[in-house]
Amino acid sequence: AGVKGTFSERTFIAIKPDGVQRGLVGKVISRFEERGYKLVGLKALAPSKELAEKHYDDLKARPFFAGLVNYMTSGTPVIAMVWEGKDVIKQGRAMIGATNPLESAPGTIRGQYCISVGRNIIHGSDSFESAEKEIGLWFGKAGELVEWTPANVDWI
Ligand code: FUP
Repeated sequence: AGVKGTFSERTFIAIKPDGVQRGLVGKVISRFEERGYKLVGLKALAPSKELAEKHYDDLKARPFFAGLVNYMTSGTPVIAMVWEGKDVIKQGRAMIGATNPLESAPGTIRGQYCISVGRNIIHGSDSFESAEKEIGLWFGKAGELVEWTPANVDWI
């Protein structure tokens, strides 16, 4: 996940199947772009059950786990992304808002676009360790992430 606390810090952000169905992909990408973060990985995929279960490994004892995995593996794609920039892990979580959209501040992504915890449209890594794990899981193959320098880097 890059180097924590530097401009190379990276986080894993995914637009979940409901966000894709509802046509919110562009809006989510715009928010991260406009904030000044850099997109270094992007793909659409319908995750396997195995991938969804590994991604939500820490929640496997929770009552909603099976429903969560079913929703993630509905067949509608997930848009998997890696975003890079200073403090992107913490800032990304703040931009996304609380897990339960009814508790997400207005203006956050969840607070603006959804009302149901089981259909909260987006995922973002919650720590450096989660970002490392999740980027490895979703972007396992070499060459899927790109290093590049935006022309406006001195102005952000
Ligand atoms: P978050 O990191 O905000 O996505 O939250 P969690 O990792 O705690 O939860 C992962 C996903 O599980 C949530 F996005 C939605 C789902 N969930 C429920 O369906 N019900 C709950 O009570 C909590 C989480």
